[in-house]
Amino acid sequence: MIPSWLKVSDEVATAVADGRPVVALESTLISHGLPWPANLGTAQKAEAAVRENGAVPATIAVVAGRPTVGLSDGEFETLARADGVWKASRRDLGGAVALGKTAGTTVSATMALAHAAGIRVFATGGIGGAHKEADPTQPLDISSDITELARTPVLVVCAGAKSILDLPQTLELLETFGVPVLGYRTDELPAFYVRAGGGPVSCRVETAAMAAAVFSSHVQMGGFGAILAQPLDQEIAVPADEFAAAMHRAEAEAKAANVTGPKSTPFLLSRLADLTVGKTLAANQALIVSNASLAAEVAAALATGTPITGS
Ligand code: PSU
Ligand code: MN
Repeated sequence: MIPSWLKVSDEVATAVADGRPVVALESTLISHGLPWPANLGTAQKAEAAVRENGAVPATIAVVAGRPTVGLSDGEFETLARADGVWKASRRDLGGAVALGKTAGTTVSATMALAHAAGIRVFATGGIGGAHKEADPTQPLDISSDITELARTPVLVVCAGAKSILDLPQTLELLETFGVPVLGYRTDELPAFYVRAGGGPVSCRVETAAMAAAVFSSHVQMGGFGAILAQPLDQEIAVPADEFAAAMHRAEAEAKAANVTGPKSTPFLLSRLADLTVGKTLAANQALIVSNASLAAEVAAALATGTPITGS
C-alpha cells in the first residue's frame, strides 16, 4: 500500500504492484552533486541505463512539498537548475513537506521514500559516511546515510563511499550497525573516483544474482540496508596520487572558507572537479550510470528469484 503522502508515478506504481524490477535513483547528485547541465544529462543517462537493463527507473525527490517517486521531465529540470532547491537528508523530509519546499533527496532520504513506495534496490554514486575530522575543534560529522542503512531494508548500489571521507571509520560504523558491504567482483571497498583503497568488503559477489541472494538472506533474517559496491572502470578512474593531491587542497580551501555540515560534500565535489580539470566530474558521471545498470540487473534477479550462477 502506497501511503497517501507519497506521489508515485503510474509507471512505477504499476511495476511495483506487478512485482517487476524497479530501481530508485537519488536526486541530491542532481541538485547539489554535479554542475548544470552535466547533472541533468547524467540523471537521464542513469534512467536510460536502468531501462536498458530491464527495470523501471524511479528518480526520487521532494517537489513543492510532495515526496515524489518517478519524476517528470519538468521536475528533473527544476531540480537540475537548483534554484533555491534544498538538500534533504532523512531529518529534513518533514520540513520540506510541511513548508512546501523542493528538495534533492540524499541517500538517506531516498532510501526512506523508496522503501515507502515498495522499492528494494537503489543506485547512486557514493554513499555518505564519516567525514574526516582533522581539526578536533570541529564537530563529528557522520552522514545519516549510515543510520538509514541500519534501519531501512534497501540495497544501495554505489561506487563505495566518497574518497573525501574517512573510509576506515565509515566501514567500522557500517559493521557496528550490521550493514553488509558487498564487493562486486572486488575484495576491497572502492573509493568512488579511485578504484580501491576503501578497506575490506564484508562479502565478495561475482554476479548480480549473488548480490540479490545475499541481500534477500540478510533481510529474511531481520537485517535492514546493505551496500553493493562496484569499482569504476580503470580507464576513467582517477589515479590515487592525483586524487590525494587535489583532495589535500580542496580540504584546505574548505577549512579556510569555514565550510562545514551539509555544505561540505557539495563544496568538496565541486572544488575537486576544478582541481582535477574535470577528471573527477567525468568519473562521477560514469560511475552513476554504471551503478544504475548493475542495480537494474540486481532488481531483475530479486524480482525473478534467479538462482545463483557463476559461483
Ligand atoms: N554521490 C555523488 N554526489 C553527491 C552525493 C553522493 O556522486 O552529491 C550526495 C548523496 O546524496 C549523499 C550525500 O547521500 O551526498 C551525503 O551528504 P552528507 O555527507 O552531507 O551526508
Ligand atoms: Mn553531515
